[in-house]
Amino acid sequence: MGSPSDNATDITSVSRPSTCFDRTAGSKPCPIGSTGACCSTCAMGPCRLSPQKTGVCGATLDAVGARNFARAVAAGVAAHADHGRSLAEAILAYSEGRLSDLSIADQGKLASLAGLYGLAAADDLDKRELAGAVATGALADFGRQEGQLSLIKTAPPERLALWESLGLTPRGIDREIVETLHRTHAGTDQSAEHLLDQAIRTALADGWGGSMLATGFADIAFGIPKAVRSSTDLGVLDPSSVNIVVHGHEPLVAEMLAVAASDRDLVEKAKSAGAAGVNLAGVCCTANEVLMRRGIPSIGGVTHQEAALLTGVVDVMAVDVQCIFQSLALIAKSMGTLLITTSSKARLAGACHLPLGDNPLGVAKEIISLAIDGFRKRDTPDPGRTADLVGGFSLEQIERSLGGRFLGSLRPLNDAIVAGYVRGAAAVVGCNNPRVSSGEFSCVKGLIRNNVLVVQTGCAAMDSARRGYLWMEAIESAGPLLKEICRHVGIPPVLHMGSCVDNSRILLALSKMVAEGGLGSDISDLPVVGLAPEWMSEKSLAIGTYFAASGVPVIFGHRNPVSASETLTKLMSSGWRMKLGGSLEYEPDPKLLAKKAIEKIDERRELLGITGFGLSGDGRLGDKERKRQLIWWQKRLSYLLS
Ligand code: NFS
Repeated sequence: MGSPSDNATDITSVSRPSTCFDRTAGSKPCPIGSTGACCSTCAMGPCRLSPQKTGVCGATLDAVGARNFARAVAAGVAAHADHGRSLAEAILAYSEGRLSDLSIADQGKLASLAGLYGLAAADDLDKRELAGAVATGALADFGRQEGQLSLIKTAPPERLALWESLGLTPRGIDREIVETLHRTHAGTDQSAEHLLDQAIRTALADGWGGSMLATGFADIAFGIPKAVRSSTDLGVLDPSSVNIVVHGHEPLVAEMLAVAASDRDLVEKAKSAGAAGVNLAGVCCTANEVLMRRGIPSIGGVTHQEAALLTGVVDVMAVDVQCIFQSLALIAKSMGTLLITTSSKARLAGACHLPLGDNPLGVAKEIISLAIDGFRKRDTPDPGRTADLVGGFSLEQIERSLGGRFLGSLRPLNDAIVAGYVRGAAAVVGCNNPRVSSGEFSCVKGLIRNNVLVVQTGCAAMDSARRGYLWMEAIESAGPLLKEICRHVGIPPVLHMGSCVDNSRILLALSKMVAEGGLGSDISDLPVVGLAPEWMSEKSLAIGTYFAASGVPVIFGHRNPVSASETLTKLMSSGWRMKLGGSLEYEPDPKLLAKKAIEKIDERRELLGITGFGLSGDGRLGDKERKRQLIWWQKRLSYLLS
């Protein structure tokens, strides 16, 4: 336990009703739909396209592939946007006195968001009024018809000018989603490149809009994450305690449950039922939200939700929105576990519905009370192992870790990259996918071994965590140069930055790296790369698209959703590289992902003219000059940390 290993709990071997792994083994992806060659937008079809064959309406493979891709991106953006909207509405309700269970946990974050809405000078507003004004501004960004999103100005000036010149600057978040749905209606936009441009504009409204708002409001209401110790895997479920598992995405339910779990009356009730206490754990991105802020353990990513129930020690699973398998209802029934839906947007046949409404803490207490009732009836098998991890690496925490409490900044990172002690940075993000075996893990391993600093979010982070790669011992698996840096700073070489909406933290980090200087004048100059080795959801496609459009080379694993069209595949790779600096490419072989990512980083290092310093071809320490440089770096860090 604690050190990096390949021995995370094998959830495919748990005895039980069917899981996503069984269903994966028993089915193959549709060979037409999976390549982007199926058009189902009207009832003259569905049509099967090929380079030689159009649809009944005459639509070509390129137009249909682009249409399918743009629709998927819009659905992903809608999911993140609605998450952000829910939090904005919750903050507004708080400011109007309708939601007394919330508070302002971080006034600094409120002030910085207020600045972006032109409210910085509004000193006469108290924090409740200011929060309401910011929420109102944010809600206006969803419905904005013209102009640009307020948060887009956090991107580097050069990038903003490029988007403007290409007509890609997003207007309102909802407007871009609606326009994508309109343009992809049968017989509307039928130019592949024009459709992809709209997919880009919509995706940008996610990264620099909906997701960024979701992160910002969650930080305001629940606090900016700080480095925190926690654990993961099925063993975080305590057989002797009342176990409540939270699953989904929006942090409100999980935060309220975290507060309710320490309610003295409920803890007493649990003890009088024979339990050691009340234990809260999570799966998927809502788990990442409370892990980052409170150190509450995560069982794992999206492929762990069924296994969690199958341990037999979960008393209640409370879900809200997104990435929730319908199979949970059947498994919960077979295990005698109560499954509770809490969002007005998502119901599950077979689950009990308890809407949060304006009384989320009261509902959270009710959920815990129901879990205690469940505990009285169950056996207590041992669910398995755990792995230690450290999470909480918000951008603010990374700056503090690198630069110290008073001089927090990314400057030391830029310096380390220029000096060649950190080769570059990679974001390894996205889903877990039962069709991919160890995609994320082997990629992360290869990257840190080659001195690339890795940041992670979402289920991808949980994959590393289960294998010990979010723990300090992972330093030993890093290349010699990165190892030295991590030892001196006191961080693991793989940093957990949060949930999927927290990819917006990575965007802001990229902007700050540009502003620090020394690595070019735009994100497209930085030696960075984005990877989603096990992507599966439409949200992943939105994320990949906004990173590419922001100037990052992005590589997705396992399959290319537009592989039937050579034109589209080229447009997104070389076409976007020429137009946007970033690109979206696909590499099905997990073993090649790290290699390709390092090639992308090295290409940019070369363009920046920072190849011949610090790093040799094999990345090993050796000659005097490199040792001298390392000593310089150590001194600099000791100074910054003193
Ligand atoms: Ni994001 Fe994938 Fe879902 Fe979170 Fe996990 S599946 S795209 S990581 S939980 S959203």
